Amino acid sequence: MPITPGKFIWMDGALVPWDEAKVHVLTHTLHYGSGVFEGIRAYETKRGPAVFRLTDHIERLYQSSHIHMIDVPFRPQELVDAVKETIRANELTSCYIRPLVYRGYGEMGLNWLNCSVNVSIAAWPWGAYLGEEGFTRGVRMKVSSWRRYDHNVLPPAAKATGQYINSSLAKVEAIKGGYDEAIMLNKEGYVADASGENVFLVRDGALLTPPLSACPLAGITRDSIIRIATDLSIPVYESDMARTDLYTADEAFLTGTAAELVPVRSVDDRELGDPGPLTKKLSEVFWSAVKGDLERYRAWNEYVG
Ligand code: PPE
Repeated sequence: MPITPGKFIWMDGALVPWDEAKVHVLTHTLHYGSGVFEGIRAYETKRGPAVFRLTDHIERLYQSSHIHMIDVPFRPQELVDAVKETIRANELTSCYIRPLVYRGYGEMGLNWLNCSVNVSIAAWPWGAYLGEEGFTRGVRMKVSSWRRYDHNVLPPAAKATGQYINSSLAKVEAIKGGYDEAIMLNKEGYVADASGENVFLVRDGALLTPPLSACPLAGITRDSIIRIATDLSIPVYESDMARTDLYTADEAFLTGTAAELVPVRSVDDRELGDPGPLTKKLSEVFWSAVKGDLERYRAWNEYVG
């Protein structure tokens, strides 16, 4: 997914021209994956651009930092404001936003306690993460040969940069095999997560998704879909699922900030078919919510202007 360059990137409190937003090659996080980050989207609404659940994303960034013992040198509200400032400075209407807290230049070695901490925020327009066709036809999934880490290997409760090499192994394996995306099983062999999305299935009119104990990321889109489904009186169960539960599901879909809500067409070549009615309904409400069209979810739209 190519990046469309913008005008400015926010670095440690100031807007820096896009091409000058650089780090030293000995930056700690480049060597050890010791940073934490967020992926956020802003959508065009009738009242101008609105960042979807910005405060919740920044809160998760601080939780990730807390888990990895990083003292972020800014207050959460300062980063909330900085995200909005970055969007305004780049004159973006809808975009993807990537805040990164990283251990900077000056220390080497695994003890990061004395490392400096830097923060950057970039934003750029990002289209359909799993392809435009994914929304209408659904994506083809493959259960990965790579397992997802558990709570005592790399805490999935934190969104740390280094843990994504696990996701990349799975993603690249799936792409090389001719699929769109990978599903990762946990140590016990139950479904945990996709490489960059949460997994949902529909069975007998109910919605099922792996519990956080099964090691998915606690997705903010996942949380939004659970809330929307509950409001629509659709029963939701957080339940361990085997790969075969996906093969025999009535419907399945993925959720994530980058991917948004994408139907699953097949899993390991077992066809689920065209997007089903519940996937379509949830997707319809989700899109209206992010675009600020639903009074009920107005608190999720954090306006930039
Ligand atoms: N699981 C994983 C492993 C994951 O990376 C994401 C987000 C999710 C679930 C969904 O979480 P949420 O965005 O809060 O609903 N993945 C981010 C990174 C994607 C990337 O390529 O980078 C994202 O969607 O921004």
